[in-house]
Amino acid sequence: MKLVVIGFGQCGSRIADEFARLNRRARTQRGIEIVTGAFAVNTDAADLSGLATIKADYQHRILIGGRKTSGHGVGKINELGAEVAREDGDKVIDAIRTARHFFETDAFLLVASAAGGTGSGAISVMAQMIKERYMDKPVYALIALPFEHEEQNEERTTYNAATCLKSVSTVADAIFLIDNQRYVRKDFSIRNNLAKINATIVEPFYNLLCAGEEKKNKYIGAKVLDAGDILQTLVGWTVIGYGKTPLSLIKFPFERTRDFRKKSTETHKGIMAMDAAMSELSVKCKPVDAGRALFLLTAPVKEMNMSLAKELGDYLKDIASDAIIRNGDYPRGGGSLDVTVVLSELSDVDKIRNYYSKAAEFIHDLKSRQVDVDSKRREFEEASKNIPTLL
Ligand SMILES: Nc1nc2c(ncn2[C@@H]2O[C@H](COP(=O)(O)OP(=O)(O)OP(=O)(O)O)[C@@H](O)[C@H]2O)c(=O)[nH]1
Ligand SMILES: [Mg+2]
Repeated sequence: MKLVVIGFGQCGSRIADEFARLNRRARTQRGIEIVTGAFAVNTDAADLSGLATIKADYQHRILIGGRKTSGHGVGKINELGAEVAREDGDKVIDAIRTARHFFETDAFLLVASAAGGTGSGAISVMAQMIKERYMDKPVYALIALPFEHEEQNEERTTYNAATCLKSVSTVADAIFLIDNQRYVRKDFSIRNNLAKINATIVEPFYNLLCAGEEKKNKYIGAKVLDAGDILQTLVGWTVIGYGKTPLSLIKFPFERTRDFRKKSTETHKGIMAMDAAMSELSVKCKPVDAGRALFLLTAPVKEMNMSLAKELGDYLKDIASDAIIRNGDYPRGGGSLDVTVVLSELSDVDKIRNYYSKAAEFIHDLKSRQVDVDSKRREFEEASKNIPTLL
C-alpha cells in the first residue's frame, strides 16, 4: 500500500519525517516504495528546518499562516490553527500534486498531535479540503494524544484534544489513535525519547505497507495482505499494535523435523507475538468493541504454515468476537516472527470519551468564570465613575 503522508505542526511533521525514513528503508532493504510523497506543514519556520528526511524545499516543508504568526506557531490556540489552514490550505493542495508517483497513491495519511495548536486545528480542515479535491482516495488521520502530565497540568490540552478528535472524526475515513503515554521509555532523555517514540509509532506500518507491494515471488505470501484488505478494514476509530518473538527463543532438539512438536512450537511463538501486539496497542481499548480487524504475520518462509495462520485467526476471533477479520502472511525477515494487528471501527474508546466529558466540564466552568469576571469588571468601572480623566 502506498501513502501520501502529510504532517501538521511540530509533532505531525516529525512523525511524517519518520514515515519518509521508513520509505527510505523500504527502498534500500526491499526495493519497494510505500510513501509516494511526504510533506510537513507548520506555522513555525524553525521546526520545519529541524526535520531530517522530508525534502528541504518550500513545496515539501510548507510554512502556513506566515502573516498571522510571523513563523512562530499559534501558541496552542487550535482555533487559530484551523483558521490559518483555511486561508493557506491551497498551498498544501498544490504541493501534493508534485508527489512523484501521485497516481499510484492508495490513500492519504494526515498526522498531528491533538493537544497542540497548529496540527490540532489544521488537520480536520485539511482533511476536508483534500477529500473534496481527491474524492476517489480515502483520507486517514493519525493523531498523537498528549502525555499524562500534560493532561493534568493544562485544561487547554484536554479541550484541544476533544475539539480536534471530534472534528477529525466527522471528516476522516479512519483515525489511528496513538497514546503518547504508552510509548514512554523512562531511560531516555526527552529529545531522544520523542525520537524513539516516533520511531516506535511508525514501526508497525513497515510490514503492513510493504506486504502488498512486493514484486519478487519468494516474498509473496500464500495469502497476500494488500491495499484492498487494508482499505476495507480501516473505518472510524482505529488502533494498531505490533509484537515480535525471536525465533531463537525456544529451541527443541528436533528443530529441523516437521513433527508435531515443531508445529506447536511455531504456534506458541505466533501466539506470543500476537499477545505482545495486543498488549502494545497504540491506545488502550476493548477488542470486543472492534467491528473490523486485521493481522499480518511476517516471518521467514520456513517458519510459516497454514495451521499457524489459522491458530492466530482463531485466537484473534476469540478476543475480537464481533470483528470481521482479514489476514495475510508475509515471508520476510530473519530472526523473528512478527505480528501486526489493527483493530478498527471501534464503537467506544474510553480515553476519547474522557476527553469529551472533561472538555464539556471545562467549557461549562469557563462560562461561569466569565460571568464572574464580567460582574467584577463592571463593579470596578463603577467605582471610578466620579473620577475625572486627564485625556
Ligand atoms: N509523539 C510525539 N508527540 C509530540 C512530538 N512533539 C510534540 N508532541 C506532543 O504534541 C503536543 C504538542 O503539540 P505540537 O505538535 O508541538 O503543537 P503544534 O501543532 O506545533 O502547535 P503550536 O506549537 O501550538 O503552534 C504535546 O502533547 C506533545 O507531547 C513528537 O515529536 N512526537
Ligand atoms: Mg509548534
